[in-house]
Order: sequence, then C-alpha cells, then structure tokens
Amino acid sequence: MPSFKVSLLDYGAGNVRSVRNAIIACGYEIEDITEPSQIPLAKAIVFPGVGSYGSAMKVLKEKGFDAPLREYLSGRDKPFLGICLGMQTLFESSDEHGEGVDAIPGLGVIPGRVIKFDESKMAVPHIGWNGRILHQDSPVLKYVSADDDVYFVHSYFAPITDENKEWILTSTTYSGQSFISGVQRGCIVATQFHPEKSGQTGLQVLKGFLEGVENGTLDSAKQLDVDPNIGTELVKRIVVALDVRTNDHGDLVVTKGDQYDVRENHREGVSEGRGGVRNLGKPVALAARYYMEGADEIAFLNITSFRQGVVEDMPMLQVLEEASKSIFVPLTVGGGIRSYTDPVSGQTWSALEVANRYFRAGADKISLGSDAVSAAEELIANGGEKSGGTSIETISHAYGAQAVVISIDPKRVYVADKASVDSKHYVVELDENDAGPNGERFCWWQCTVKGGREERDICAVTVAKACQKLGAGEIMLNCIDMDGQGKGYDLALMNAVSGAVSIPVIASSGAGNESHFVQVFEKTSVQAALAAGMFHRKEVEIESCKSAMRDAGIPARK
Ligand code: 1PR
Repeated sequence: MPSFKVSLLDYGAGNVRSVRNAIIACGYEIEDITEPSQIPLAKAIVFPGVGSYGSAMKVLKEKGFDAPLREYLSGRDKPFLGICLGMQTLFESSDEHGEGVDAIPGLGVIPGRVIKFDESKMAVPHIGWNGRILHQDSPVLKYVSADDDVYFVHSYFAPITDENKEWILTSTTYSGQSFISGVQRGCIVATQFHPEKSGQTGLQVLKGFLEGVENGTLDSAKQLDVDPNIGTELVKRIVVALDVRTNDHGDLVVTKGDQYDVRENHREGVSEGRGGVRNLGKPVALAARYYMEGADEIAFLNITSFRQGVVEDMPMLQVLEEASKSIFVPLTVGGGIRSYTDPVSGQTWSALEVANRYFRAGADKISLGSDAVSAAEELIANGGEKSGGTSIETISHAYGAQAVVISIDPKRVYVADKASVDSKHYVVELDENDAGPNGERFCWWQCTVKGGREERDICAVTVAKACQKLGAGEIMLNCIDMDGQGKGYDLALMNAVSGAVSIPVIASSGAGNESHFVQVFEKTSVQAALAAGMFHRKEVEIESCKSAMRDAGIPARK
C-alpha cells in the first residue's frame, strides 16, 4: 500500500482526467491541490500542463501557487513531476503568447527560454510518437527500454544550452531539431512527452517516478555519456476511428459507413429497403481492443450528433469517461461540437463549453467537422479577417492548437476542363488511372457538412488552409468517394492538402489492407493514417500494418 497520496496540481484548464487515470492505474491515490497552503505539505506533486503557457502561468499566479511552488522546487529535494507544459513552465520564459521582451516569465527553475518549432522546416505541432536519447541513468526510466517511443504533442520546445545541459534527462530530435524531452535534477523531474498517453511505456515512467518517491531513491540519477551523432525520429501513426451512433433500439454502437451510408443493405442479407444500423460492437470494448493491439491513437466520431445537441448526449461523454480509464493513448472525440441553443429552454452553450465537457470527460483532442467548414466560410466572407469568435479560435486559444483537429468530409467533383471550375477552388490534374468515370483528368474536392448530407461551395484545400489560420492543429482528411471501399486512400487529395498546410494531416477513408498504409506514407507526406472498417471487420491486424510499414522502411511504433 503506497505510503503517500499524489498531490495533483490541476489549475483547471486542461484534461487532467487522463493523468488521474494513469496515476490510479499505477496504484496511487490523488489529492487535488486547491489551496497554496497544500503545496509545502505535499509528498509528491504532479503538474500536468495542458493549454497555453500564458494561461498556465496566469492561473498559477492568480491562484497564488507560483511563489509556494518556487519555494517547493528551490531545494530540489521534494519530488515533483511536470508534464508537457508542466515541464516548460520550469524554464525562464516562453515565446508562446509574446516573443522576446514580451515573453511570459516562467518559474525560472531551469535556465533557458521555450521557443516555437520552425514551421517552415517541419509540421507544427510535433504530434506523435518519437524516441528519447538518455542523458541520465535515472530510476524514473528503470522500467522502460531506451528504444520505446513516447507520445508528444507540442508546438514549443526547450532548446539544449550549456546552461541547462546538466538538467537533461532525455533529448529528442524532430526533423533535425534537437530538444529537451525530459529533465531531472535531484527530485525534480519533468517530461515534454505525455507519460499518461504513451501506452504501457508511459505508465512505466510514472511507476518509476512514484516508486522512486516511495523508496527515497528518486535523486539517484547519474549522468551518462551521450553520442552527439545519434538522433530519434517521429514514427508514422496508425489511428483507429470508431464511428458511433445509436441504433434503432437506442443503443450506442460502433458502426461503419459505406460512403457514409451506415445502414445494412442487400449486400448484407437485407432483401429490400433499408436495413438496421450496422452494429460492429460496443465503443469502449472495441477501443480497448485496439489499444491493446497497438493503435497509436483512437478517434470516436459521434456521427449523428448534428441532429441533437451533444450537451444532452450523455452516452458519448460516458464512453469517454469509461475509455480514458483503461486506454492510455490519445483519444480524439468529434461529432456535434459547435455552439448550441436548447430548443426548449433557449439556453445557449458555446462551442468551447461543449468542448470543455469532452475534455473533462477524458478527451485529449476534439474534432470539428461541420462547424469547421462554417468557420472557414466566415473567414473567407470576412476577407481573411479573423473574428476571434469561431469554435476553432476559442478552443485552440484555451487548450492549444494541438487539441483541435479538423475533420474534412470532401467528395470528388470531376471536370474535363480545368477552366470550367471557379478559380477559388483548388483543381488538381489526375493520373490516367485515377481519372473520373468519363475519363475526366481533373477534379476538385467539394466539402460537405452534416455527415456528407449537405454540399458546400468550398473546397477541401481552402477549408484546410483557413482552419490552420484560425488555429487548428491537425487535419483528419476523409474522402466520401473512398470511404469504406477498401481500395486505398485518395492520394491526390492527401497530397493537395498536405502541400497547402504546415500542420499534420491524418489520411482517412478507404484503407483495405496493409499495402494501403505503406502506399499513403510512401506517396504522400501525411503523418498518420486512419482506418475503421477493415479493423472493425477484423480483416487486418494493426500489427501486420506496422510490420508492413517497417519492411518498407517506414518508422512505426513498437
Ligand atoms: O460535423 O462536427 O458533427 O462531425 C461529424 C463527424 O462524424 C465528422 O468527423 C464526420 O467525418 C463523421 N461522420 C459523419 N457521418 C459519418 C458517416 O459515416 N455517416 N463518418 C461520419 C465519416 C470518417 C471516419 C471513417 C473513415 C475511415 N467517417 O470515421 O471511418 O472514413 O473509414 P474506412 O477505413 O472504413 O474507409 P460534426
């Protein structure tokens, strides 16, 4: 039985539920720090950072936590674990929300300034699984092997300098940029990566920290010699999507569309008319299976939430609460996230308030579909001027760009003559084997909303660029034509959008076998590939996709 409770410094802006669940999974109880007076009495403080640097430091100051926290850290003899932003705040300042002299001051425990990745050289944020180079032999890492990848999601990093070198526990490289991915001096430990989202490896890091506190060996780390020529690389992610909706009996089931039609039809033994909603399993159980089988991320999409307010849609929140108790890789949730007015009471919820419910229920990222198209249309109608009021802007300001995924549902519009298309749409010339039904060699991708039920006069590339400008951190790029066909991804679409934005793109729709993952990573610059049907129908194992990727020289998480 552990001899202490973990003091969790939850300043209320982030999804700390996943950190709670991970600490509990390691067998420890939690005491929330709600008063500054609790800080000096804490046996071990865990500070999970979510959101932006500025908001974190502002809240620490407002709650009177900053001074006692500096005092707690001053002797380096009291156990502390900072996570992501919780590591960055240990430094002197950050360029997030203000560069140079306007930089927001941090706790100033570690020399150095946190700066942004160069988005002209790499996709930003740095999202996904990457390695660690060990600079110290620490009890915190005693249960994990040096080549186990861990999960990162951040746009800012702490550079290695002569002044902070002795703090480095681990370093990581991303597109040639080395950065501090873990620090330790004495009992102060912090990681840029998310142990609570790094699967079993992450839980072992937490276990190493907590055990070091328990048996008093935490400050026994020793410096290691580091080969300056070794680096690490961001692996390509496999995301599993679970399209969720209630079936005709009101049960929440995982279903899968065939070009967004989720009802069974003649192909599946239904003689005539429209069959029931395809039922491929229970959301939490299926997600847990994929987690154990090696999914790098899991996305729940509530595909009929455009019909009713998600605020009333408690089942989806319960799915997240349940799933986040036993699934320790990033969970994205989408479907119905936008502002709402209750038709009966007239009460209004902002998109941020709706998103807050999902984050508090355990989501790491939220996905905006229809509302993202509306936000893009509004930006364009305003001549590119941001209003500050869109769901993308308000949610990414509060939680960081990396917490906002845009789900685009486009369909191909084939044309024989490029000049026949309005110049506002991005038209692409197609390979001969990719031509339209009448041999058309050009196409553009028209966006839809409401699950493909309504077409909008805006193309996928325009929406992607606009949403990046509004603060989105990632694009989940579906394609209605390819959805559920098992013939591979729409490579032309993936290249058109990836070439137009600097944020990561997740390829989606159409995967049918291992070769489609190899193909999309070889022929496009997407950072992740999503599949649904082929996994739900147990046609292909996740691990066989990863081994096909490794055989083709494409990095995949173990
Ligand atoms: O518009 O913000 O309420 O979000 C609705 C969300 O639900 C969007 O992410 C939209 O893509 C999704 N959605 C809505 N209707 C459907 C449908 O199928 N009827 N899912 C639907 C679309 C996207 C993936 C899918 C991949 C891979 N599916 O989840 O699984 O395309 O499929 P495959 O590997 O089987 O080919 P809002």
